[in-house]
Amino acid sequence: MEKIRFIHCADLHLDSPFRGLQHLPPELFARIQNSTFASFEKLVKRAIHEQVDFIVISGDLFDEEDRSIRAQARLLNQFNLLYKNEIPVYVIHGNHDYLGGFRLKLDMPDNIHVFNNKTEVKELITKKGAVVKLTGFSYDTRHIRDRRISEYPKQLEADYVIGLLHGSEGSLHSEHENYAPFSISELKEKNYHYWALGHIHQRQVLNPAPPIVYPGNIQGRHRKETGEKGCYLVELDKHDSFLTFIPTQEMIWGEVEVSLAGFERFGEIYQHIKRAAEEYETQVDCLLQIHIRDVNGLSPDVLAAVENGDLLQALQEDSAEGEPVRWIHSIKPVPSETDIDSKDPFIKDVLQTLKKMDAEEGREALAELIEHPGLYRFLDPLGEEEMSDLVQEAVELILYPKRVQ
Ligand SMILES: [Mn+2]
Repeated sequence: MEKIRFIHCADLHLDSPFRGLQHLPPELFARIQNSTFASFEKLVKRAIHEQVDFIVISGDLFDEEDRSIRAQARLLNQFNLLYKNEIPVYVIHGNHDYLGGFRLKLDMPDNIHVFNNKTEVKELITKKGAVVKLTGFSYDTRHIRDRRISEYPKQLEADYVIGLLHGSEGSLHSEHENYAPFSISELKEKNYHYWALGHIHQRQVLNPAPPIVYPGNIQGRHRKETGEKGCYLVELDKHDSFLTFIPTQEMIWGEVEVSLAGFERFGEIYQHIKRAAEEYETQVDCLLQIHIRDVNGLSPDVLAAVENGDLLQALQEDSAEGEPVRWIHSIKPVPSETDIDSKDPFIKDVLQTLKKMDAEEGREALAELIEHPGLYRFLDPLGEEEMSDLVQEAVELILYPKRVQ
């Protein structure tokens, strides 16, 4: 049986607006704004260089339901390039770019195969003669709460069967799951050779054999999407699978933690943080967030310089110059118990309550907002992690109200 080689990517979010970054130097802002496209162009170049048999894109090609014309046109350029190089592309749409959303009907070249909203099977015979069947569906609405996995056929006749699915791994009884939930064992039962997942932006291999894979997004879109981003080059043969991660990101979002214990003067702190940023290990230009610990010892005027943004500004003066660039986009104190203890009893009480809040209580507290008839369709339900981030941010805002983001 001939082996096959393909690229699996997902969550391109091509027209991500990168809101809130206008304070970056114009050159960096232009680069980050263009970064999702630049990453996809790198991916296509690599696919052509590797002469892969095909590409799989597991949803969220666009960020917004009314995809920008610019994003569509640039995607089409890349698809045409793949057409010229005889590389077929298999696409499902996800919750961000569901089929019902507004879009221009651009004529796609013949090598682009988009799955419709009913689970369907497409067949490909590679140049070397391997028969591949791909099965999946595209979102036709923003939320798909149903478990769609039962619609995926079993026992397909082919050398290789690949499942495409945009959704989240969730337990059978999860009430809050909005994105075509599935369990790993449900996927395994299908006896496919590879599961090309999308939706979760953090790269992860849920199962080694057969590989069940979230490749993550191809470029981090905000400070929480840290580290390298890219796609997988997948090789399957009769018995084995080989996955190679290919970084495609234009820029990396990074985090550096710095303790300020024992430091007092502004100049020392400045140097200390500058050095920590310079030591951040990276080959690629990056946008850094500095978390500062142990700030209790700082004098009020130094603390004020941290909170009003003076320290950040001073650090930014020359940080766009490096090679690679290590641009510090924010400095954030890490809340400590001593900081909480120093607050008056009411604030302390609020903070303690917040800290103990679990995701369920958080959702209850926000129910009025999340379920508001005019709003709910624009809001993604908050997962465990997002809820704890939100709580964390609330704690930080209460503790350090003047902090500059
Ligand atoms: Mn996504």
